[in-house]
Amino acid sequence: MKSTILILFLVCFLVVLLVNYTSALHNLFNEIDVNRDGKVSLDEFTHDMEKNAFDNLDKNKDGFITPIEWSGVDLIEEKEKAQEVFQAIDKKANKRITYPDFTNYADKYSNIEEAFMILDKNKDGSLSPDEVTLRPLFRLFTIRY
Ligand SMILES: [Ca+2]
Ligand SMILES: [Ca+2]
Ligand SMILES: [Ca+2]
Repeated sequence: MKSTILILFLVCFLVVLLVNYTSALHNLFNEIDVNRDGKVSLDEFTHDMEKNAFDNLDKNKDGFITPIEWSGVDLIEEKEKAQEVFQAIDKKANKRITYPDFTNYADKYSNIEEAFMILDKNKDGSLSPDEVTLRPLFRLFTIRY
């Protein structure tokens, strides 16, 4: 008798876990699909990746990334070049990266397009809910001189 209750309890627990997991995925998709047409375009995907990376870096949420916030950065291919990349993004050289500065750089030197192509399993140029299983890792590349 006791074990039946235990099994029932476990089954309920698993169901709750599964529902939570699916709804988390669903939320992620809806968050990225800004125009709610049921698919994620490269533009929507790019915007989401950039916004997410910027928000994670801008720890105090004042709209700028400062060198101190940048010092904990782990999204650069070659970590030892983090300082160089900061200077390359900081176009006005005022030790502050704004969101437009950041997107200008990320549009050219990041793995966003590559990540999009990997997620787009059926290669139709947009992502369906089943293709968006996670938010991929965002990476910035170093400019080569
Ligand atoms: Ca869309
Ligand atoms: Ca900040
Ligand atoms: Ca697709």
